[in-house]
Amino acid sequence: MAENKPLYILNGPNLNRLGRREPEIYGYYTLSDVEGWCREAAGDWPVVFRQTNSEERLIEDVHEAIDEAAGILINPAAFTFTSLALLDALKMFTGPIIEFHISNVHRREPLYHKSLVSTTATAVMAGLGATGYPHAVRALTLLVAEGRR
Ligand code: DHK
Repeated sequence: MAENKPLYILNGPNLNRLGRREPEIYGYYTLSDVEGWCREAAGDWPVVFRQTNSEERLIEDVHEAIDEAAGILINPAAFTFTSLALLDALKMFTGPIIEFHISNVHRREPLYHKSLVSTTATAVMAGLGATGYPHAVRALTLLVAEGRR
């Protein structure tokens, strides 16, 4: 079987502090826990797993994914609601994109209700908590297999 192109799992600002950041919202699991669950859920699929607090770096990671990835799972965190540059980068990706949020952003303050990323994402998952990431990974592999965008 030909080697699968990798799944890019990209995380935005402040998620490096997962487990210590507003645990009443984001829980006590760490991003390292999340990475392990994602790699396990991906099975034979190679995974690129990154986190950055820099909008520029996140966009560079999306550009890399445009050329290298089978699918993108992205938690853009606060850039979800603010970054037209990130939206423009994601629009260039021809594979499936799952937008993921640990919390149910629609149940939070209104400033978290209008996602720019959702206007190009194939699917959106929000509110499952950090343990939702592996579900999103499995969903992404199915979207890739189905040739969805
Ligand atoms: C994470 C963040 O950092 C927030 O800025 C988003 C998202 C919600 C999450 O639930 O994973 O609004």
